[in-house]
Amino acid sequence: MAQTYLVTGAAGFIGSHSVEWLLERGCRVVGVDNLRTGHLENLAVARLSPHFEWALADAGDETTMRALFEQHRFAGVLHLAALVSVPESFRDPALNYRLNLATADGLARLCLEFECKRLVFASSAAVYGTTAALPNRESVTPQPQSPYAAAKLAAEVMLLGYAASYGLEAVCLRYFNVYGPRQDPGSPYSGVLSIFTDRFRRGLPVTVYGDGEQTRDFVSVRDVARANGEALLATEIVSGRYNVCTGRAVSLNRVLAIYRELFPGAPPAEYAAARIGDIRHSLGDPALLRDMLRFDARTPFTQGLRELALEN
Ligand code: UD2
Repeated sequence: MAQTYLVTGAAGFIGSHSVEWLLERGCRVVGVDNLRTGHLENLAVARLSPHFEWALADAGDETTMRALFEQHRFAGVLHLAALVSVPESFRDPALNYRLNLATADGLARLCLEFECKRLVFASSAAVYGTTAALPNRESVTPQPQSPYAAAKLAAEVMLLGYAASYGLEAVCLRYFNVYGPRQDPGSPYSGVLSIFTDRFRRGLPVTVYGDGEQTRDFVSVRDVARANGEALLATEIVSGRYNVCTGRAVSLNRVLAIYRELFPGAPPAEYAAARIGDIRHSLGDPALLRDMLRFDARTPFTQGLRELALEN
């Protein structure tokens, strides 16, 4: 019989794509989400599958999670549930601690108790902070610059400590700038491509903070979902921290040029002062994950952006 996997944060942007990837592979999936920032509509496709079970719950609610572990004997856990907003982590560090660190620790201990061997954890390129040398490699000392990044890094350390102590297989995936369908454009601090897409589609001008020459390593959510799934299913993995990135830097001005071709009548972008604390360049080295999983983020950026911009 197909094995069953737990996905926390299943109704989120990355979660819902990851659930679909696993279902397409013939896995059974139990998806948990408290719908704090996730949306049930994101699971519309998944919920049509007889292999998907939906649970409205907080991944940090030990009683509920214990009951799910008892019932299903998971083959692996993909832990994506999180407080996803960096500014919110500044406003409420206690909540950030609970959602981004304590929940990961609680799930890891349930894995140990119920002999679920593998836990894949959603970490972030934010852990690198202001490290100077680019591209970011996993071997550098991280320098978190926010409560969010600090909690993600602390969770990595906890999980890898359990890996060393008890043999848990812990894969910490450091996502770079993930983009694609279902990313919520609702706040000024949402991912820039979700905001730009929303505004171009509505014929509204976008705001570029700074000169537009800042660069990011934009990775398609479809590639991220595949990285998550492969990290969960691969027979041989090595516990550790791995970048999920393309290794290619794209400037916001380049992004604008692509949008301009897609939306020729759009109003010109407005340039405003750079955001305080903004990072100028962010770029990851994809070599380590390639070596372990033979994983490559293969969606060409122009194609990924076109699909996002023109989807229904
Ligand atoms: C932040 C977070 C990251 C993640 C990401 C959302 C840190 C260290 N990292 O990274 O964890 O949450 O956001 O994808 O805080 N920009 C504009 N106009 C807009 C919006 C953004 O010019 O309307 C600029 C922004 O100033 C920045 C770049 O676009 O230079 C990328 O912004 P972002 O918020 O998408 O991502 P980033 O890398 O700052």
